[in-house]
Amino acid sequence: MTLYHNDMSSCAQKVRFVLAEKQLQWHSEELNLRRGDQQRPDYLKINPKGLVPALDHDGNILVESNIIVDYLNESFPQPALMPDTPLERAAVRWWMKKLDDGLHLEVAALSFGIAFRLQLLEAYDGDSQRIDQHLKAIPDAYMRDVQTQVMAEGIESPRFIRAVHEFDHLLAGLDTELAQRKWIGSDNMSLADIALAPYATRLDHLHLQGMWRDRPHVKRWYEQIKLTPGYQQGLADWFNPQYLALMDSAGADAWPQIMAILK
Ligand SMILES: N[C@@H](CCC(=O)N[C@@H](CS)C(=O)NCC(=O)O)C(=O)O
Repeated sequence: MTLYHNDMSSCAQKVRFVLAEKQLQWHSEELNLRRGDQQRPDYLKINPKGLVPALDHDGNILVESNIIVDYLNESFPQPALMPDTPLERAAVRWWMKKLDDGLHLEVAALSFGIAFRLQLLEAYDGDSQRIDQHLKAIPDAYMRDVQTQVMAEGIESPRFIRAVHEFDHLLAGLDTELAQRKWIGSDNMSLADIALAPYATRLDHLHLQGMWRDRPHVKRWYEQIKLTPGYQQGLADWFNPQYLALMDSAGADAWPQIMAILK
């Protein structure tokens, strides 16, 4: 099994978490997203959208992280990462669907607005023409729009402001959910927890923990998922110190503006 991924990509983190929980062996093909590896013709043959992750299992290519983790869970049933009852499984899928319905793009807006745009500026020596070329070459129209919109204005961009509100809304819903259950949608850890953990992690890395300061159930859930072996091996072991330093300092600078947006 080969995983095409990136150390800090939230969708790749989700897949590595599942691979670790299932104790599966896999081969790593890591892409540098700021250098544009995902736009290379050989990778576009694997995922024409130019996005990671992609999984090659016995020559079968799978893309879309929610589909990949579902496939892994069905192919390798132990430990089970979906609940036993149809109603709980529906709840798990409902939470996971939020990411594909737009929340993933909101995290892209937050991450690019605060930090990743600085990496792109550095990767292309601030050359706006080359940055423009990079952005225009993003095959996925939704991802292209988000990055283009926040690239210019950063945290002042309306697209960024919307993302802050969308995440605030998600955290409010999660806090209510987790006041009733130990995990999201069921009493055991499932794909919903694994799918959402990278997003809490991203907010944490972007110095935005204040967004759940008054949300004790989210805080408790985040602390508990960090203790799992899957989180350790799938996320923490891959954390890139350079990303962490940039996200933390740029996030600290952005925090007063985010508080103002939330008021
Ligand atoms: N819906 C896709 C989203 C994948 C995605 O957006 N991946 C990001 C990294 S988290 C990416 O590859 N970005 C490439 C880029 O920034 O050009 C999934 O769940 O797999």
